[in-house]
Amino acid sequence: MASTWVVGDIHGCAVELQQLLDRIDLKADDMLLSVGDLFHRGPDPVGVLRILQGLGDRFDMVNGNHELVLSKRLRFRAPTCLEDLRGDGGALIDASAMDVAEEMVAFIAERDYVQRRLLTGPAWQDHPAKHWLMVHGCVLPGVPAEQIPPRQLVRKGRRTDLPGDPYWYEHWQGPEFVVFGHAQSAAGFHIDAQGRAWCCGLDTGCVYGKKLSALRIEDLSLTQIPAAS
Ligand SMILES: [Mn+2]
Repeated sequence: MASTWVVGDIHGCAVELQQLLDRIDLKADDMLLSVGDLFHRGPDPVGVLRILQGLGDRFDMVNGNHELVLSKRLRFRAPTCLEDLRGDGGALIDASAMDVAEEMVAFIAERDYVQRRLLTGPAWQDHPAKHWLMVHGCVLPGVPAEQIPPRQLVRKGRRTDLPGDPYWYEHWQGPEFVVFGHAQSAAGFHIDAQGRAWCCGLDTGCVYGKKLSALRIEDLSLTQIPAAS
């Protein structure tokens, strides 16, 4: 069976991304998917771009908040000024990325903000979910994810309909299994009272010196690479 790996927020951590790919040993039929936030904040955004370009059709992604900001800026102004390489919060991509800025923009330009895929593999035989969703930040109950605007999908959504406004993932029970990034505090599986996983946060803070994580959908196995520095 082919493997579908989802990697958490990469944020320019090319060394750890390459180590992850070496570890999971991606085969010709396997896929590496990303929950977004590829380039900003970290040490080597160009390295990340080159690694992911090298995967060709074996790579796909949803855009994160950093890609959303980048694509919005470039809609209104000419590309390749340093200002265009800011993510949210003003974090600037390393100036060494300037000469490939247009390639970066092209790489994220036509990407989705949510993807829906069929669940296959041994982890799902007794699970009620039939599909899984990949988003950067959140989904909301009772709303098809495809109808949620990108600016909401990339955020750390809260349930304003519940007391205390808990985060969405604290109460998510489908109908889809959801894989997401964006928030270190949300990392890991979120389990219901029957012990079933309904979502998994994959932002494990590699760019902040922690680790880069990838989840294999078919068997829910996690592979983690410690941050290089
Ligand atoms: Mn993010």
